[in-house]
Amino acid sequence: MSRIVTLDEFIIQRQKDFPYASGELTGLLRDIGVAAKIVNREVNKAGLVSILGVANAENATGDEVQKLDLYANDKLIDCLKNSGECCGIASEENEGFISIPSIESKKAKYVVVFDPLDGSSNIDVNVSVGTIFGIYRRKSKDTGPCEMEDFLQKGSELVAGGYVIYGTSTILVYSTGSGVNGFTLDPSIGEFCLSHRDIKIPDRGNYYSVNQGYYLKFDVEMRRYIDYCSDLNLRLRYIGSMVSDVHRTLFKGGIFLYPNTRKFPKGKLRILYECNPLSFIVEQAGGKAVTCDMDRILDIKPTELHQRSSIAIGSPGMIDEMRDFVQKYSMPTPYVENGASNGTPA
Ligand code: AHM
Ligand code: MG
Repeated sequence: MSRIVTLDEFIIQRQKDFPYASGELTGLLRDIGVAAKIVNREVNKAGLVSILGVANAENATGDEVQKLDLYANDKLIDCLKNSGECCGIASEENEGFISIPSIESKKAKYVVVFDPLDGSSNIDVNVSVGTIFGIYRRKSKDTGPCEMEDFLQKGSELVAGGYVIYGTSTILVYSTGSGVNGFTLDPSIGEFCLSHRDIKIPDRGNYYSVNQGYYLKFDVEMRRYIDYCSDLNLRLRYIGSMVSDVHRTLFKGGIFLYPNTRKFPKGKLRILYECNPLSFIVEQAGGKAVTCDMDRILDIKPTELHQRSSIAIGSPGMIDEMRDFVQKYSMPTPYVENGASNGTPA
């Protein structure tokens, strides 16, 4: 039987591959692993201790109950604040970024972005949810607090990205830009153990994943592509928790779509917290991630923390095929006399 490799051992092993690594990134990844174990413990007993409800509600014993996504947010922030390895955090649950004072005057050079509990509207019915995270090197000078420019970076500048799914088993998947590896939590020893080495996404898959209930609200090219997937007899799978839908897509192949709709004209999912880290992972595994206009997600330069985008992510062969539909059916940009376009389909 092969020897078990824990997440901590693996991270340290990888650090040795970089002779000039200072150990800060290693420390950050380990801290995220610890926070994930704490969140996992609470997610697993959520049904027992009534922490599913709305924030500020009271439980049976009169204690204030915290919603699970806010609990996860607080735990991640606590772990990262205490680590001393990052100078700032931006979370889907917080309007602005949080600057972290240095510990023992250590000049931390990373910032972390995360969605603490993606898909949390599913949690009270026992459906898988997850934490998504990304790590960037700060751009601002390390002599002062972090700044907005440290967070508004393209996904292609991610130093590391990953996610944790609290599902039938708890699995952490991450990449530092040289392949993707997955670790399953062994509850008997409380350790994430290497279970999926060098993950590669299949070129095609038998699944497509989209909220088909919004079909009539999608642009014509996306409707035609979805019709095509259906004509091919692909199986429709939609959990409604992006991290879980993308996880299945990564392992089984397929395509996950969240196009722009009338309600979300720029798409619903957040670039910083959801699209970028998952696109980084999928690209590292050999897949592709683009907007519904076929722009690479990782090339978008965000201008605000909570910016949203449409997304198509998954098997490279299927994204390429979607491109044909976008090229064939997209509304042409209307010609305007002075050469400028008003961006509204004619
Ligand atoms: P949230 O950040 O408000 O939880 O929304 C993100 C989630 C994704 O996990 C999921 O893919 C999507 O929203 C589901 O949206 P919809 O219910 O519109 O299909
Ligand atoms: Mg989310």
